[in-house]
Amino acid sequence: DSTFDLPPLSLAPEGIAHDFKHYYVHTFGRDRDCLSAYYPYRALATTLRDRLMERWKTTRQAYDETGCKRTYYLSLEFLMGRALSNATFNLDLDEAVARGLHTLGLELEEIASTEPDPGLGNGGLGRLAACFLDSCATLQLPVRGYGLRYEYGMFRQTIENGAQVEEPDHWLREGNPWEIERPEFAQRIQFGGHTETHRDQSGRIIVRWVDTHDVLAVPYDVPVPGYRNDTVNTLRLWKAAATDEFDLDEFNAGSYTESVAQKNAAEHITMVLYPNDASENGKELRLRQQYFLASASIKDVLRDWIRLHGRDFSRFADLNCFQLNDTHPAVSVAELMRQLMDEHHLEWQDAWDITRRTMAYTNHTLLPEALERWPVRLFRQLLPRILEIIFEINARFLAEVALRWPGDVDRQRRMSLIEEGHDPQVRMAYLAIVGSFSVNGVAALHSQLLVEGLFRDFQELWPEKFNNKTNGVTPRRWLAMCNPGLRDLLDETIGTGWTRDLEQLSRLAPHAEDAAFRARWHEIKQANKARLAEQIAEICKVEFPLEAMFDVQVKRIHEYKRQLLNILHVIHLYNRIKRGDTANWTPRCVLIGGKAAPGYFMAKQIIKLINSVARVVNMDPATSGLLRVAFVPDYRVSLMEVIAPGTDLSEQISTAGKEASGTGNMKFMMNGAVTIGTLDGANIEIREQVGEDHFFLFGLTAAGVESMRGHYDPNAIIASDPALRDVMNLLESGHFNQFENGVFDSVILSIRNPHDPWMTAADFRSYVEAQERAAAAYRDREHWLRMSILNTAHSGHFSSDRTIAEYNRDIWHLETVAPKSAA
Ligand code: DL6
Repeated sequence: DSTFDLPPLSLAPEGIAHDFKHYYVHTFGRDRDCLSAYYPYRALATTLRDRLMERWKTTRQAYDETGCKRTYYLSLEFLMGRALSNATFNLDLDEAVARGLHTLGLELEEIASTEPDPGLGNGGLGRLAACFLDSCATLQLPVRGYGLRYEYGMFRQTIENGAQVEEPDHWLREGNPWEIERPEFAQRIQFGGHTETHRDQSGRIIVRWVDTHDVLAVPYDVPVPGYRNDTVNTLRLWKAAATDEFDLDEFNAGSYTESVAQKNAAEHITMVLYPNDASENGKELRLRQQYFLASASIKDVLRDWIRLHGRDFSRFADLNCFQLNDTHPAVSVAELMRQLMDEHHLEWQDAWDITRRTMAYTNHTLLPEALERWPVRLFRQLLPRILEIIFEINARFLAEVALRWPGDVDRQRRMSLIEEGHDPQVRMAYLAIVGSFSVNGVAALHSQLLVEGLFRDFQELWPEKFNNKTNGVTPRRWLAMCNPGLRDLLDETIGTGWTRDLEQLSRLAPHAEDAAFRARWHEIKQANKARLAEQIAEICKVEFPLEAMFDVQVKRIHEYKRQLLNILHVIHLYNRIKRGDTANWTPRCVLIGGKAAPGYFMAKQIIKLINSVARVVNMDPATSGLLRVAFVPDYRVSLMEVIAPGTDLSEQISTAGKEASGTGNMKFMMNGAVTIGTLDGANIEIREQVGEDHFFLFGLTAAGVESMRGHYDPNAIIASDPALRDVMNLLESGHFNQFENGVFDSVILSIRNPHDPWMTAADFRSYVEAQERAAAAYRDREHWLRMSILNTAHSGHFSSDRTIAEYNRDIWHLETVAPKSAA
């Protein structure tokens, strides 16, 4: 039916300028005297969204018409970053938009920089989900993201007196031009109540979950454009809303205030993102969020299935796959069972076959505190029907374990989905493993440690389930868009194919030997450093001289990531300067950024220490031209887009065995930074790709860390290393906290603690030596440029296109589907 067909929209500068004016003047009612930067942004976003809209429709139609298999990426976090520049770039409209705006006296970059950064994620896990969506759309795979539309994203971080202060981020205050509300697809989500069993006429037992407090899930769709290919996929974000009768009942009973209060309670579910990259165990609202996402998304998928295939679910598992992004959506296993059985009347065995053939689980951490467990009592109160199903899954699963290892009661206890104790807990990772056909880690070492440790029993039972998918990042945002200078040089040198096929970057390698090419590389890096230095000067009031090595660590603040080791090295450099030990000195600018979870005391202390050291170092005239230190507040996606291109040395210094993968490490490498790092996460693969001569390695291995436990003696290490002793002396003398006696005592104690899990002192000597090698290498400019070029040249493996191609090859088995061209 062509009733609502329209001719394709113009992609020419005039057409874009025309539509922009239309929205600016007619829709938003502004004129040339409008001073707010918001309306030009709004008008341009709407102009571009229209161009996505037509491709979005043809993509949906193509998926429906081909009846293709689909994957749903379920994630509590999607850290998408700004949408306007991404849409412009992926639609290949940079030039047309810039020219169109020029005719109106406006600048694209200026308008794009006013877009608020949607912070619907904590860090690596949420940003990975965003890179994956970009790659799925670029590879034309029918993948839909499902997440939550938090009213308040990641908090805004400011620094006061050196310490982190959190401010709420009401990113939706001025509306979001990229989302389309779809109230017609709202779903009803149940909480609380109790269950009742009945028999139907055929004698079959029917379970009803009744007397529940229901909440509406209203979807908001966000377009996910592929790279110059007419595909636009969907990210569907759920907002919680009160059901109408909620209000009415109370209202009729005469209690208007109570009814409004209840409405608020329902809407609380998607009010705020939990700002913790490890987990929030035990928080009822968090479990509500998880179930809300799982239930709404699965209902949505089943509704769509019935629309296209009717009520026959026999082919459901052939045509659908759910990828669980960590254990956060793991309750989906039981929820899919519940919907299939209680709402669509399947028998247990049929429902279980479908569940186990459609669910796949990605693990993102080995840290015990991040492994989710929920109290059984909380489940009983909030999700009684789900708890019954989990118990039943567990009973059947333990029977399977008993059959395989008769009499091994200890193993049954270890593998049970329920951890016994005075307050029994549901082990969400185990629920995810038992309910899934695929379980993967996110880097080779991480996947190996999972099956050797945490999931060993399960790997013995089901070895075929376990696999590795090393993370990647999208080369569109993280190279082509954020580093236009380098993009142009790459296009000119190796052609433009690399944006879709990043392995082509390897063709750069021979150019590392070309002095003229190196000179151009240098020029681009210096320009990027100038752009970064300008921002740091403005934000931090610290001057970064461009000839210095820009040494950067940006990521969440966590003890295992060891920002503390970094700052101990800074203190060591400062001490050397004060001692006059500055022969052959490499000037250095150390930049650190990242947020600490609001309740994470040690992480906050580390931020305070970094800022205190920075103040002392930067104030001291002796350090002038030699050392600068800055902590950049409110680290986020849009800042990384400036930081990665301007970095020389990338700090990836976690305690080996603790960082599952890391993805910042890949962004830096793509942009020509050289890594100083431990053998941890994807660092290992980065080093393999670029070669050991172009990576500054230090520190214990994961096995070394484990074997040192029990006889780690940091105080002996400190006593025997004069440099570390001096650093500790400065710290312990209160040199960095002159007016705040004792504020760093807990940090000092942690370094001296024989049970310090992060073994900061153990790696200090080796870290300092690696830093000396890096500094010496940087002094030899031509040598450094070669290394920088080779890092970019060998970063092809870390494209999320490669990662997604592997997910598809091994787990999803989707066909690519190309929509009808819109043009
Ligand atoms: O897989 C994405 C990302 C990894 O690159 C990081 O190494 C890992 O820490 C992060 N994991 C999480 C989960 N919780 N914790 N901690 O954010 O995933």
